[in-house]
Amino acid sequence: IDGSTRRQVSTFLSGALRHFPDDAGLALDEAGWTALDSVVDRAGETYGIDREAVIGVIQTDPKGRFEVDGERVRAAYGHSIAVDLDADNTPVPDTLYHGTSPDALESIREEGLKPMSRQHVHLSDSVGDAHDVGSRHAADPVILQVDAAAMQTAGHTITKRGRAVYTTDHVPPAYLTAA
Ligand code: HQG
Repeated sequence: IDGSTRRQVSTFLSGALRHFPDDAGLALDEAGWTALDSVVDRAGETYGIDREAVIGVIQTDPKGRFEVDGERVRAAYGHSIAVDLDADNTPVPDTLYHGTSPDALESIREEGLKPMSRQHVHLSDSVGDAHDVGSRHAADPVILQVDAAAMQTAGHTITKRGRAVYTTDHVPPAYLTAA
């Protein structure tokens, strides 16, 4: 399948596994898992692609958006629906970044970073990735620096998800500076 179809399938699977499993005809368990077979069927019906192609999209996603465990698959991050993802002890860099719209800055300075419509706040481990994330919201994104080391010392949990995303429940304003 071509790159454009790959991106469409990845977007469909991200939507189905993070936001609208019911609409996609999928049943997720409390940790966000569903049968790989059902995902292969749904994506196959929608895009006319075979099992190998669907599994290829899942396993080679550039951001590691999907986790496969035996015959199960789930989204690694990004959920709006409530899921209880497992703990993960992968080390976290001392400094993380968050790219956002200039319009959100005033509110973020007052309330910190909140999950908004998702279950978690999503952070990046590089300015470049944060810029890409912020570009989804504004043409001139702002990059905030997050003192992840101080957050963890203070007892906040930060978890690596996917290839280069870090999630946490809330980033209070004290841990944020302009990057
Ligand atoms: C902002 C994509 C006002 C926040 C990306 C962001 C990421 C506030 C927006 C992942 C706020 C939420 C997640 C506050 C936060 N006041 N605005 N107090 N706190 N915000 O899309 O981080 O490609 O839900 O700054 O690459 O942009 O789909 O979060 O601008 O990794 O795999 O509220 O989704 O990954 O926007 O993106 P989002 P996000 P995928």
